[in-house]
Amino acid sequence: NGVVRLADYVAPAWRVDEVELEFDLGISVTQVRARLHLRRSGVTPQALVLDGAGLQLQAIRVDGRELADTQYTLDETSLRIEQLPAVCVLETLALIDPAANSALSGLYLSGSAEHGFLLTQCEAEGFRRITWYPDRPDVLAKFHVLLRADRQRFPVLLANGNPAGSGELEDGRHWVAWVDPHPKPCYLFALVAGRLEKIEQEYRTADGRAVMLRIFAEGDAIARCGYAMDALVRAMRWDEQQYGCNYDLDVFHIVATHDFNMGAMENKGLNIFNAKYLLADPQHSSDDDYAHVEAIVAHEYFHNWTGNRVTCRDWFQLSLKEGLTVYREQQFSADMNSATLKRIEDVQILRRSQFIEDAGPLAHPVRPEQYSAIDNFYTATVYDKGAELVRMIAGRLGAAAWRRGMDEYFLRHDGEAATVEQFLAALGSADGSDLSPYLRWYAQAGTPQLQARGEYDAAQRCYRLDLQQHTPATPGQPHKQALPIPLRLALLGDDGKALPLRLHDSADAPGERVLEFDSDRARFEFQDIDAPRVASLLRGFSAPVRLDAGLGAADLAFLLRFESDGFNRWEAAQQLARLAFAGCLAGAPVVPELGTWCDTLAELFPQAALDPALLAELLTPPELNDLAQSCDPLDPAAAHTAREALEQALAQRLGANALRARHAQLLQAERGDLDGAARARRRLLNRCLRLWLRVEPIAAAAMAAQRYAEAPAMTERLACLAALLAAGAEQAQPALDDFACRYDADPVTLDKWFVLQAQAPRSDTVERVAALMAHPRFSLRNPNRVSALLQNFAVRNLPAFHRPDGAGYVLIEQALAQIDALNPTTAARLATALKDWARLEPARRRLLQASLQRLVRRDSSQDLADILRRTLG
Ligand code: DPP
Ligand code: ZN
Repeated sequence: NGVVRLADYVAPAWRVDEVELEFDLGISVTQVRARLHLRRSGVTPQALVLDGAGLQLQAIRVDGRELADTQYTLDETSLRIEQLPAVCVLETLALIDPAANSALSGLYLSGSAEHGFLLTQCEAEGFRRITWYPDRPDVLAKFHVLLRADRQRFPVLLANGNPAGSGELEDGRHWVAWVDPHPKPCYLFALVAGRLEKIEQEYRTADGRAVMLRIFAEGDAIARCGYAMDALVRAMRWDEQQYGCNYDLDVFHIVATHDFNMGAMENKGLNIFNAKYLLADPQHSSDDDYAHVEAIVAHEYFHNWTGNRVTCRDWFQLSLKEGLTVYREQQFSADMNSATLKRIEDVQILRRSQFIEDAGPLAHPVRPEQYSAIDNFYTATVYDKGAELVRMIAGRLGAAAWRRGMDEYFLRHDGEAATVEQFLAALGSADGSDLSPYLRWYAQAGTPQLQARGEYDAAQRCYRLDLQQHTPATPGQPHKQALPIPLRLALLGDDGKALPLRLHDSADAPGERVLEFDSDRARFEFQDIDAPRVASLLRGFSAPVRLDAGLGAADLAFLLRFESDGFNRWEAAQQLARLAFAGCLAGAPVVPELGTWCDTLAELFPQAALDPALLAELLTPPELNDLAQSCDPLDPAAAHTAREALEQALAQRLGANALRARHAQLLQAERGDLDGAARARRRLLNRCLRLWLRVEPIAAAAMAAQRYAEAPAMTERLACLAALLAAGAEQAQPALDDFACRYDADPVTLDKWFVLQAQAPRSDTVERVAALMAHPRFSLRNPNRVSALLQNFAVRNLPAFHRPDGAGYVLIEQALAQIDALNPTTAARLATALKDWARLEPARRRLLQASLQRLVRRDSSQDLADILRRTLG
């Protein structure tokens, strides 16, 4: 039933050398003429089978001759021709209806028929909705595109590559031609047509090419594209300097849309962005928004080499481009900002989405073995765990060999569709390393559990470290192999300094080492060690594992005070908070770990030398989704209460006076600047506000309401509104109403208003979300809106979504049925919010399971059916 398997891969029977596409564009009727210059791969005759969906055939010719009905077979998903010359030109003429395309895959309309514009999304399998084609990434062709449309309605006509002429036609129509000299798979095809404003800037590459950079957006939005342009220029420079990658066309275009299934798309020379990841200005965008824009502009740009110049042989290799590009994006963001903070954020994301995915019914390897709906594999595992694998490999090689390996990868595979094996072979060739053991990481799902126990033998002056690894079973993979785990570590002395480390038989090394641990268990012995206080393991999160180092509260508090590795310092605070959480959840009358956590943070709180952003993160316990992982079975209300107890205890320990004073001091320094130091201070300012609200609610809420009203920029306005809502303050509702008025006309900002209400920890949030679905600005057709209101409710508001009466489940169940009829990709993504049903306590489990079973009995899209089937197991 449509299951595709990696093991079944066969090279394409037919290649496309060149393709000529002609579009006569219209909102509800677009005509597509395609001329495919075909070449058979083998000597034996083979039928040509092209993919096609939702297309209306008008004409079909081979080498200029019309085919009779008997000479081809056309059905819902394919076009088949048996007898063809080994080299020939196939011409098809198709009609499509962009306005009716609510799935937002293929050619579709963004906005209204009157004012909106046309655009495409082809990854993974959207091109087949535009014309009949071998819709697979290992068929690379040179594209020539001719666009024709009414000049008034569609003044801007864009496609991939370089401009190749334009002119006037009869009846107020015009044409624009584009040629992309770089052969590409069809998933990288794009066109855009409509009334769009632009900004532009010249850029000269390191190898001397003059490039015109342009960003296009509708109307007012263009005024908010300057930061994206700035980020683009920095990303282009960085890629030249770090990887020797120069841009390779005369123009680079980015277009913003409000109607998009993904964050953004790296179409060759014509990136298309979800507006929420492109627009930024202080009035509408928070510091987090700026960081996202910078990262995603860079991500899509970096795909030009990792994804486009070297693409993927098949969709099983998706992480070859995504994991690698996320890693490059993370490196870039770390270089632009604070590397420690970036690492902390990356690990937070990994833990609260990928670890959860890896532990549930949708777990799959970074390189899956099979799929029935590829759209469902744009996952945290493929992206974020994939990036961790690349990070481990880069760390194993070291900076110089990593760069040589990447050079070799580009040299060997430029213009090709590659595999993970080829990637590892090219990287390893740089210094003769065999990286093939890392293939196990790509093939094996599940998060490895690493247990470490250290012991000091004073008589021998020897520190022994015993390691064990174990990966729990995942669906379809009952037995797991040991994986190569790089363990970066230091032994800290009583003063917190790293001791010199000598592994038996090795020369003296400085204070940090990376152990390669690749068996089920092993013992490492460090010689000539004097009085180690504690081992600091997995520094910088050197591998995506769950570490159990067996440390008690006292050792964690020591690390929190003294560890010089910023990541592990934060990690010590997290581990300590986890111990405190476990104690609170168990209902112990006194939780000593909670006291230790609070006391140690109270000691750090006044330290002026601490980076305020790091301090803000130290003061924040792991988020509820992450903590909930340790609850078996999960009672979301109890988990929420336990986490609240942590926050409350910390606020009380720090005290109203200290929090009020720190808040006031930071507020005085606040000028709304966008530099890193100002952003770091704001992070602490807003963390202080949250804690202060818990101990002096009336004064703090009054301050928050005032700051909300007078806020010079969005970071502050949003933080104050969120704080008022979280505290349940009476000023919350008036501020919410004000926010809705101010930003009514701006979709990206209004989404924040939906998000805040979806996340409000109230007993009537279900009813509020239901009411908001009837709000005139809400639409099930818009993926950003669905995500803002429904995804946030279901994924990031555990107590409200899991209300004991099951009302949250029924709300999502009913919405899913409606969304699926419009946009299967969006429905399937929302449905993943239901994946953890089996971990719930029995009453909720029964209710959620019943919702899932009702959904599975309905007729749904292949995307949604795939998620439901795997979720129910
Ligand atoms: N546009 C998505 C991304 O860049 C899929 N390629 O990750
Ligand atoms: Zn990507």
